[in-house]
Amino acid sequence: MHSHHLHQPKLTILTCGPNYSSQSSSLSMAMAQGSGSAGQKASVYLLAMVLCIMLFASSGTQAATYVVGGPAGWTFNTNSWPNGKRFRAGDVLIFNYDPKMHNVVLVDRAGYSRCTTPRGARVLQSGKDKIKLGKGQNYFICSIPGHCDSGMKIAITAA
Ligand SMILES: [Cu+2]
Repeated sequence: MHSHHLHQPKLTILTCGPNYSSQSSSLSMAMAQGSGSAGQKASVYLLAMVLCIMLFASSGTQAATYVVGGPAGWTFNTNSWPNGKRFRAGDVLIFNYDPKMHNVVLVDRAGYSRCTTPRGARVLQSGKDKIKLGKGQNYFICSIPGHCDSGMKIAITAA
């Protein structure tokens, strides 16, 4: 068991991603123990490669990008837009709107439900704002008077 320094190069060959180093090292341990014929080693290596590829494919968790409100953009009655969508931390929201009419304010739960802006809240007003979702609850409103009350607000839960 303590001769794995011999097999160190295989570890780097088998590492197919930062998340899979534990699987990779256990695979190389299996290889270390099965010191049979060259053919056996090759098939174990092939199996390891296939497993790596399968793990990589099933992990398909690339960050998604969403245009808030769809083609209509960030406007009134956008509060139902998140319904039925599955968001993940790291996904990016794009808020498209006329900066002369609207803004985007990052608020908390109370700010969302009462349409109030917490002290020190981040206000975005470029008209093309990109925001990366954090894990858990994310709340956004437009703080122009009356707009949030007209549904210019969204609450998003990111897994
Ligand atoms: Cu507005």
